[in-house]
Amino acid sequence: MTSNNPQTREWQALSNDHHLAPFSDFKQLKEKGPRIITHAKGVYLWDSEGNQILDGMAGLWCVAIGYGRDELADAASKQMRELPYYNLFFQTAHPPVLELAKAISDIAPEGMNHVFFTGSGSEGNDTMLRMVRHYWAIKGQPNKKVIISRKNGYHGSTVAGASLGGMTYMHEQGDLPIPGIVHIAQPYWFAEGGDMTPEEFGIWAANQLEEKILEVGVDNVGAFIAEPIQGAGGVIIPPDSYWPRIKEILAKYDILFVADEVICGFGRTGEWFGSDFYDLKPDMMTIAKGLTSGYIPMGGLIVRDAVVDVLNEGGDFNHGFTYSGHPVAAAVALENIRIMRDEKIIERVHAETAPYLQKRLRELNDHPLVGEVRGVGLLGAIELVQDKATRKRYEGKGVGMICRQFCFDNGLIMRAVGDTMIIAPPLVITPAEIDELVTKARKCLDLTLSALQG
Ligand code: PXG
Repeated sequence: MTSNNPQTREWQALSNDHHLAPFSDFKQLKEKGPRIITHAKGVYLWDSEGNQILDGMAGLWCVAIGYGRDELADAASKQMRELPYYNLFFQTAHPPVLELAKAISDIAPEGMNHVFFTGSGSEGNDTMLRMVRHYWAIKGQPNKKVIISRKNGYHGSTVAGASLGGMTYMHEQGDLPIPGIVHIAQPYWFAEGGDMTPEEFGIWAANQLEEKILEVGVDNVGAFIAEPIQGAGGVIIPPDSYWPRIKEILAKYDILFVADEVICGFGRTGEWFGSDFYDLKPDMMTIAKGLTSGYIPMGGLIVRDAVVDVLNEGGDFNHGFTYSGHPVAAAVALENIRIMRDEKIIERVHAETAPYLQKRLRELNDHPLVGEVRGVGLLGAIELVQDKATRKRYEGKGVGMICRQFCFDNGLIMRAVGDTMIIAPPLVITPAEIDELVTKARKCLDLTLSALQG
């Protein structure tokens, strides 16, 4: 523990003595002590040492409308006083969840007018898996159980979520994936495209879906799930050829398509959903994160009317959570969506800040460490390489981690996925704040390069 600040040291001691942090090496965290974030406003965080940090990750891809909006606190407080909790089991409901389901239907793609609420994105995907299998069973095709997913996709951390995800380091812990989930290649040209052009590689990667459907047998396949743009996998923007070819394959075979919109949903691409951006027409969409701007946990599954028509014939769906459609979360989500609409936040991303961020980020292409800059909307990735021409990485140096540490130390949160630096700032980031982000990113790239050479 390195801090000289007694208050920081006290909190770090509590962490050591009592807290088990997600996705962390417990022992290593004890040695170092966590950074303590105490408050936030707009796109900025402050830590217990008094440092101001530009949050280039919107928390964990979720704080769409920025930190510190009193309206959301007021909505939660009002709802807590009126009806802090009631469940949706046993044929009851409450106003906030019904109003929220309507508000989501209004912004969702055409023909998607029903929502099943959960407490998180992972639970949304667990719900999806059970609902897909239930759907096919009602249709008299109970063998259509297999879900096809993609390597290096992220769909959550529950047993089903981590199985659907294609993170091998998650599968290694606890015998995952569970049966009935299979994975195909991801459309990650920069890392896996070899000598193919991005367009050729996009077709190749999409064709893996058809090969897998034929291998498993279409009578056994229930659904294909994918993020429109892989987030946690490293902001992987598929080549332009990818989604059109996937759509052709989906049209050919009788399987459901699930868009995991947990990151892409609620404005991240400059459209309400990533499915709007790529015109995907999914049967189901998993949502969370931006739904409440992260102010309170909530997730869900938006379901196409034609699927609901079948589910309506199936009797009880024996699935649900204590906190499905929690009234306080629903009230916060409603207010979050109202702000996004009234303040035209997504329109501004689309017309102004996304083009500006993408232009400014691409200026980093001239940096000796940078092999590729890519992005869509307010998502960006910077690939760090040793050799730009061959896309060769610095092997075994942990360049991404070095860069991430420099970012932390210089007032910027930029995440590292291996040697890919990624950003997803709050949707309310201004052009001046984008300038600050890019200036700091360049400085940290310079520092990383010096560290590698030194
Ligand atoms: N789907 C996607 C596409 C996600 O990004 C989930 C589902 C699961 O949501 P919950 O609410 O159960 O966490 C996610 C979550 C990271 C990181 O390191 C990303 C997520 C979660 C934790 C870490 O980028 N995404």
